[in-house]
Amino acid sequence: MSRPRVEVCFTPNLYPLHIEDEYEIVVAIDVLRATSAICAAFEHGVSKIIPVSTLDEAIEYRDNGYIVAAERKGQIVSGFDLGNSPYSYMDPKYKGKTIVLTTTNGTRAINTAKHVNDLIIGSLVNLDAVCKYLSDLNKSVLLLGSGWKNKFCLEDTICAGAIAENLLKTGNFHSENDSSIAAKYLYLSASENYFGFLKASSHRRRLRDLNLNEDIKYCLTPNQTNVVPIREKNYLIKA
Ligand code: 3SL
Repeated sequence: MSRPRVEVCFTPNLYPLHIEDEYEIVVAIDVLRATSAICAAFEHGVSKIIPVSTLDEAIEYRDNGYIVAAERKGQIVSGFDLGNSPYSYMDPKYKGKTIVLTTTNGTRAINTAKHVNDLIIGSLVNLDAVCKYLSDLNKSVLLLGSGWKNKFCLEDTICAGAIAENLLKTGNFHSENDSSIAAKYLYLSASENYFGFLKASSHRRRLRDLNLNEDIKYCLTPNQTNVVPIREKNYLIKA
């Protein structure tokens, strides 16, 4: 039997080129900060997250009484309850609740992969749990970086490279694309010191300028949770 593939797609606009290869599962990755915040939310008891791409959809949910989180330009959109800081989802008042979330890139990436049956959420904070989940599943997997407005992002690529390298090391997966080789080598260069490696990266600078250093630290610290958020219908839950 042939081994399943693991490949890396750098940004959502490249996704249509990759799905011709018919992957069975997609991992949406937005290390800074959406998928890290989603993991933090489930780790702290949030029961469902509904990812939406646009502010209009978010407003519609808000008008129907939902708790809605909205981030644009790294900040909470005025008129919304929450933004995209992982720490804000740790508040016990959100335990057992459903939260609607829209972010600049992360929720768009999740919704870009609408037509694949299985989608999970990956980040550095749940790295080992995601690798184990995918390794046990043994299906072909596409690692989808959120990027920044469809531009390449180092942190998402490094995380995708870490997942790819872990799966390839088992000997049960193979990859063919140069994007996967590049992601793997970026990960190997960064893995000793994510903070140092990403120091000059565009998104880290963007968040640092907003005084979000604590968020950056949280998001770049691997394996803080074992949760693997999965998509069911139009929402995410803990696997
Ligand atoms: O783009 C996104 O989805 C966000 O994670 C961006 S930010 O970290 O909130 O700036």
